[in-house]
Amino acid sequence: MNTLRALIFDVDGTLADTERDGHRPAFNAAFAGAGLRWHWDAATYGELLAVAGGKERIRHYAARHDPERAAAPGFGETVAGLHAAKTRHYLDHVAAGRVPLRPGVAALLAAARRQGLRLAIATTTTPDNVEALLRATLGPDAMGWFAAIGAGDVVPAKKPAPDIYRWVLERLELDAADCLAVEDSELGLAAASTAGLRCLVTPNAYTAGQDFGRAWMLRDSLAGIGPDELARRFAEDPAPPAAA
Ligand code: XBP
Ligand code: MG
Repeated sequence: MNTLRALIFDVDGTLADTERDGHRPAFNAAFAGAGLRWHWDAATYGELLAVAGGKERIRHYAARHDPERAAAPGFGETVAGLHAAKTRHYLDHVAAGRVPLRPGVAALLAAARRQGLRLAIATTTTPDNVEALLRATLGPDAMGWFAAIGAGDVVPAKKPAPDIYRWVLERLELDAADCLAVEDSELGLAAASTAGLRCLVTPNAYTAGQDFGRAWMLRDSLAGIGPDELARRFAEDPAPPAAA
């Protein structure tokens, strides 16, 4: 029988709705600051979310919409500069308290801590973004609540590759069968499932309508979900999911 020992959270779209009004305007501010005539409206950005990772998303867009620039020498440095500027804009936005947690997130984290469940993060986003969000929403000590924080480029292959979940599981020294991933998107669900994890999915406006057929549990939000319910369902469901 598997015992639930840890919750591993995605960040963007799961802990908070960061994308449309957080990351997206930060990208646009970076583009404008560099004198580029690129602008990602909310619908365009929804399509671009199919590419995980900010630097990867910029490269993907440039290759299609500004191919000459993308092929020019030094474009790798341009991407790095744009992404660094984007991160500064995003950090200012988060530190100003403009990104709230999604419903139920703070309560689930608090209850899990009280009951001795371990917490971890597995995200594609830049590590500084994770720290800023945790500090702004949960307080200055919140980083210490997490036994492992896997973020950004610690693994080269981003979601839907399972690598970031495998990286976190190694640091937790736990089996996938004893942990639950919490995600908001099909890309994240694929990453968790391929790593052999059960996955609770809470979609948002950008991800609603994606294919969540592999989800272990699907809920509109984390509101009302507690560790007791999760642990009970875990115990009732001894078969680990098939790793793809
Ligand atoms: C999140 C992402 C990230 C953010 C941008 O995916 O794709 O790329 O949009 O972050 P997930 P950076 O929720 O699956 O982790 O610009 O810092 O890469
Ligand atoms: Mg996400």
